[in-house]
Amino acid sequence: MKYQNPIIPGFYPDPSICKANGKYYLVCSSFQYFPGVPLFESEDLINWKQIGHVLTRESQLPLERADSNGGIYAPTIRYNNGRFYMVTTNVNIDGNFYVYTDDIYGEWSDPIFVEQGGIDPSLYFEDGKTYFTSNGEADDGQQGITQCEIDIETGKKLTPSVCIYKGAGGRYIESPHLYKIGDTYYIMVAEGGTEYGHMVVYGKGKTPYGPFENYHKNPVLTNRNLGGYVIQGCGHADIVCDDNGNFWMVHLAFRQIDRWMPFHITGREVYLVPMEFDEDGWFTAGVNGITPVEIETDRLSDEIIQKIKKNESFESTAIGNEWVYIRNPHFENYEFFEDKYVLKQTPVTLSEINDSPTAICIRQCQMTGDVSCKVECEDGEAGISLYMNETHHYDLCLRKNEKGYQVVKRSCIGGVECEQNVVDMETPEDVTLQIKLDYKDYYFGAKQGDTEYNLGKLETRYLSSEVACGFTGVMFALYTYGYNGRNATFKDFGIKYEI
Ligand code: 6LW
Repeated sequence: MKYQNPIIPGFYPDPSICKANGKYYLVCSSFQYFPGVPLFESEDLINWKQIGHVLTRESQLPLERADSNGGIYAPTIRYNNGRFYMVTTNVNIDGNFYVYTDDIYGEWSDPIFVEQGGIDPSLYFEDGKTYFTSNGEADDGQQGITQCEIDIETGKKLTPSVCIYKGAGGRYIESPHLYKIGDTYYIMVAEGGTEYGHMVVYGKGKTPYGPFENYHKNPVLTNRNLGGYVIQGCGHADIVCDDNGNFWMVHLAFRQIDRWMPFHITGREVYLVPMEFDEDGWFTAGVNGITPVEIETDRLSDEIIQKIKKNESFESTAIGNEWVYIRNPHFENYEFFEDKYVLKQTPVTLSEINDSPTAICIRQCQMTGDVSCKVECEDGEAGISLYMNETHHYDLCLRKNEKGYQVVKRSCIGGVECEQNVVDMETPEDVTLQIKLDYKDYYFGAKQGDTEYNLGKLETRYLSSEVACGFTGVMFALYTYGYNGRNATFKDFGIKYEI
């Protein structure tokens, strides 16, 4: 069969995977968004369905003042003795913690904190022992991949944190995972930073603490030498074995806008490549160590058809699943009906981090297509924002001011705000806001009755990760703002990707 990468498009970084009860489960980081840690399920490794989030309560996920460098970093998911564990870092409270559940469709426990620092924690279970591995500093001050054993009931450290691996020489060693395959232990990490030089490297050894001998052809996977190729930044990987004994690597990468435009707007996404072992236990990954868009494999059944999502609407999506809030939401400001979302205005704007603006966000997953929504608001403003972070967003809104009603296009780049193409409307009724996505540009428009308004375009790259920084991707945010606590109504929301 043939499949296309990414297998999960849009801002779903730092994938981690496990297998349980004949199905695969995958989690990603979520930074300043609530709920946190998107959770996916698959039966075939190719088609993934989001079944919810792991962190669904404020007690598990305080996000005060979290921005796109804050909140939840790389999670790891593991299954042991009938129980699922997810371990991650909330950098806002500077803590590594894990939660667990015995029902993957249910709630997860409150956090259990572990006193080992660094980021990208991972768990490995063997013979009643739990190994806790992260990047960061060992108890003796050494930097690298650090490991201790913990009591999985309490999170208490049972052994000192020691440095077990220093990688293959690249900068930003991160995302460690420890595996035992056959009699051999493998430590796999990412290096190069989560940018164009990103890569996956590993070593193998005879004990969980090493010493680990580096693979002599590291990096085992990278697209860093493919200048201009659409898929860049391959790294941060995890491994799973399928029912036929074949190993697969999921990893993050991103798609640049164009061959000559090294910018990406859809965040870091999830990719899948096959692995192969030689007789000495060394493995390779991808196609000659790279990740291409299309992969042909005889290891998956020809009956598997990859379904790529083209259309989204209120009916096809769910709150708390595809739709997420910015930081900890004020739930009393949201009312969701089958055919409309009613959002209550507050004075908190999208450009602030002190509080949670009234906004509900869904990821931009492809680079071409159309987004539209009918907006009703008699006061303040309400619209669709292309929201990268608090200092980089493009807003298209209907608003009331002293002159009456207007449709406005506003850009906020690096915190500098500018309004353009302000169109006066006679009434606030029946206004549909429209945004066309076309790789390097967003085109803005509005419609009232039979009259169409063209509000011009803005370049996508000013919302890209390369410009905005941070670890996230562009979201379509339905938002409202105002001083009088009025409601705004959103109807007929639709995304139509052209792919
Ligand atoms: C994450 C690190 C990384 O913790 O980026 O690409 C950081 N890898 O492993 C944030 O996603």
